[in-house]
Parts: sequence; C-alpha cells; structure tokens
Amino acid sequence: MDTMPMARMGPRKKKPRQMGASMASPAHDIKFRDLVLYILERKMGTTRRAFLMELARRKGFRVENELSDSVTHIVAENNSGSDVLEWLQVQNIKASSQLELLDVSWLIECIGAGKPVEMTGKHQLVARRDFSASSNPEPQKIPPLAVQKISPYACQRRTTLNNCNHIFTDAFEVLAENYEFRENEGCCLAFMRAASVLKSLPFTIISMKDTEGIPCLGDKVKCIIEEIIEDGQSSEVKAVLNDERYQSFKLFTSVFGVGLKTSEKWFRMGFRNLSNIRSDKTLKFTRMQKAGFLYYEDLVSCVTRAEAEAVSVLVNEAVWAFLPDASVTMTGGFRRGKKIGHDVDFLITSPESTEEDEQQLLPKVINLWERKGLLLYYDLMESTFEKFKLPSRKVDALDHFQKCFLILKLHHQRVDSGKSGQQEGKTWKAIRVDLVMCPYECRAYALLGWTGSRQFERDLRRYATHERKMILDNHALYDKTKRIFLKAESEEEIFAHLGLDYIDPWERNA
Ligand code: DCT
Ligand code: MG
Repeated sequence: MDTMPMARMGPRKKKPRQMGASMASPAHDIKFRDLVLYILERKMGTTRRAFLMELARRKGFRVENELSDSVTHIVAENNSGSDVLEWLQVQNIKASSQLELLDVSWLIECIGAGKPVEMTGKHQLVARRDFSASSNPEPQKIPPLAVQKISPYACQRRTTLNNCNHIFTDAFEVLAENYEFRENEGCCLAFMRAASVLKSLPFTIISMKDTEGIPCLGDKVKCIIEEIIEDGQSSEVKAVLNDERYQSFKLFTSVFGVGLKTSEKWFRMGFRNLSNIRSDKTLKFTRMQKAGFLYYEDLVSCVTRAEAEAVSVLVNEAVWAFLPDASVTMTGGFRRGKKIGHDVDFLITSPESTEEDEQQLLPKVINLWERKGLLLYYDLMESTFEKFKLPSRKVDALDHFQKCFLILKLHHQRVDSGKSGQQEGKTWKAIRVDLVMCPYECRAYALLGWTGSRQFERDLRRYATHERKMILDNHALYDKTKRIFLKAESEEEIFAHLGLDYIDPWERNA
C-alpha cells in the first residue's frame, strides 16, 4: 500500500487542510510585499533554516521555500559572498541587479525590528562598487561577479578549440596519461580536470595571480604551472616523457585493440618496440590487435576532416539503401569542430522503422561493404538496451546501443575526387569508424553522449547527480526526486531539464 510521507511523521494535531497553503506552515499575512526572501540551507542546516523561515513569516516577510526568479534577497549564514555566488552559478541562477546577497545578521535584525532594516556593508556579502562617483542611478547593483566566476563543471563552461593555455594543458595531459598508465585514477582525473578548466579560459596564464579563483587547480597542479611560468617547462613532465614505461605504454596503446592490461604484459615481458612484438611467434593477438598491427601506419596518422566527410558519404549511401528515412549524424570530435580525429563517429536513427528494421540495418550495411571489398575489420555489438532501466550511475559507463567498430578502406579518389589519383602503390587509407544505432526516442540523449568530449560528458553526469539529483547517461535522464524519466526531442531540451544554459557542440571541447 502507498502511504503518504506525511502519515509517517508521528502524532500531530488535526488541522483543516488548506488548499494552496505552503507546506507545513500556516499562512501568515505578508506585510512587506517588495521583498521576497530565500534562506540558503548550505552551512546553516535544515532545522535552523526552518526556524528562521517561520520567524520571518510570522513577522510578515515573504519567504520562499524554493529559489526562483522572484526572489529578491538571499540570506546565508557562514557563507562568503563568493560561496553564495558559486552556489548560484551551480544552480544556474545569475545574480541579477535585483538580487541582494545578505548575511543572516540582517534577517535577525529585521525579525527583531519586526520590519526590514537598512542593508549596510556589514550585512552585504558582495562588496559593492562605489557608484557614488558615477552617474549610475542604481547603487544597489551587484557587479557581474557571478558571470565571471568559473564553474567547477565543464558543462557550465564554454570550451572552444581556441586553447590559449596549450603550454600548460599539454603538460597536464602527459601527466594525466602517465597516471592512467599507472592506474592512479585520482591523480589522472585531477590533471584532466585542470587541463579542462584551463582550456576554457579566454586568456593565457602568465603569472600565478591569474590562477586565483580558478577551480580544479590543486597545489600539485599549481606547482607545475609555476614551474612552467618560470622555466618554460616542468621537470616532472620532462621526466615522464623520458620514462621508459611511459614511452612503452604510449607506443603499445597506440595499436588498435591494445589497452592497459596488454601493455602491462608486454612491458613486463621486456618488449620496448612494436616490431619485436609483431614478429614474436609466442604471443597471441586478438582479432582487433591483428587488424591494429596490419593497418597500424594508417590508423596512427589521424583522420582529416576531408576524409571524415568522404566516409560520411559512404555511410549515408549505405544506410539509405536500406532505411531511406534514417538520419545519419557525424558525432564525436568532428561534430565539435575538430579538424582531425582518431576515428569518425556516426549516430544513426530512424523515426519510422520497426525494431526489426533497426536491428537489421548495421548487419546489412556491413554486408554491403564486405561485398564491395571496403570492410577491413568489424566488430558488431548487439544492443543490450532495456527501455525502463535506470540510467547508469557510472560516469564512464558504456552505453547499450547496437554499435559497430569498423576499419573501412577509404579510396583516395573518394577524398580528393581523383585529383591526386596517380599515386604509386596503395590507393586507399584504413579509417576507424564507429557506427551507433539508437532507438528514435533516445536520439537526443545518444547525440549528446556521442558528441563528447569525454570530459564534458563526465561533468554533465556528475552535475546531474550532485546538483540535480538526476541520473544521466547516453539513453535517458531520470529525475530521482520526481521518479520519472524526462523525455527530450533535442539536446537543448536536455540542458533545460538539467537547468543548464545550452552549450553548442563546438563549445564542448572540454
Ligand atoms: N563515447 C561514449 N561511449 C563510448 C565511446 C565514446 O559515450 N563507448 C562518447 C564519448 C566521446 C564520443 O563518444 C566520441 O568518442 P571518441 O571518438 O573516443 O572521442 P572523440 O572526441 O571523437 O575524439 P577523436 O577525435 O580522437 O575521435
Ligand atoms: Mg571520435
């Protein structure tokens, strides 16, 4: 049987139900209509907040349970101005000119006086600009600090490919990779987050002063920044780049199908280069690794945009031959505006097709390419998707869509229309392609998930979990408070469900 939560709250006096009254508190007359208060629970606690809300309401103040645009005064205890601004930023509320950020001492004085008291500097949590000398008629205006404040979540930052802090982010990425090779997840993540936040900055860091107020920069990270500012390089990065284990892992994992486990094994066996591994008769390779060695040179040279476009034509032709109403979208790095990539990712979906049509499409496409002699490798993974399953809580979880990892033979003439078709020898390049087939109702979530970047996706999920009590993955968004799945037709709607400003794909290069 379903019991209402209220029924579990122990004995209580019978009170007539009041329609529309705010929860659990009798309606008080509002005397001061110009003020709409909101009391921050953060660092104050639920009990004290409820107590102060009740007192203030009794005195005729309008106090809201939830933060909304109508709130004019935010009252906080044990929070600095920047604490509150940061919190607002996370809630995705901008400090407007109407919003006052006040210490609880102001509210207590108001309650004591039974009316609003004057707000002075000692109450105000955000230092005001001195407007007296200017002609600005609004002395109450808050400087746009909240807008300048950088969010600790990549999904609240706009990160284009215009990285003006390469010198630092390249260093952090080497260190992160080295920690990944050593399976030190915590340090790896710390350096990835630091790289990500610096990529979003509109300026180059030239002194330690520039790092003030930037989130995700721990002491270790700051030491590296300082060293690079002073010496132009970091001794730790230099040491890693010269480290035999790092160099070997970097080389081994550059082979398609080789991960950390295999690299570890080969390193322990004493291998340091690929040719010895390739020619070793005792080693057993997976089908993926065999293909990885066979097409190694092509696969390590990145895919250009022109090549990606040529592959796109191939994919469209093949898909439309079987499902004319399907939509094919290039996702991954190319959708974010990158000029090169390690593969080309595509998301396929169709509004009209039956489940069986959907399931048959990728096998048919593969079969077609095989007959045309274009298929160098493929691994088809069947869908394990279940409609009503809760989204995965794991930040890096794989999705359940049917997908295919391929290596395609791309003829040079398809790229530059035969302009340089007179080359000697090999007339094609092996290209890694990922095809993902998703049910039509999931397409917005799948598109968001497969557009990346990986850091952007991680932070979207982290934000959903920690700031919104929701679970997001490549299939769905689940609201744990309301216990419902939130439907979305577009990426914009997903951002809106999460209470986030929309971030365009080319701004997701976190
Ligand atoms: N992705 C995912 N689930 C996977 C693999 C990837 O959700 N099993 C997401 C994360 C990023 C995006 O899909 C594309 O993945 P990659 O191709 O690995 O990354 P990329 O940003 O396209 O990088 P590159 O340009 O090197 O291909
Ligand atoms: Mg990619």
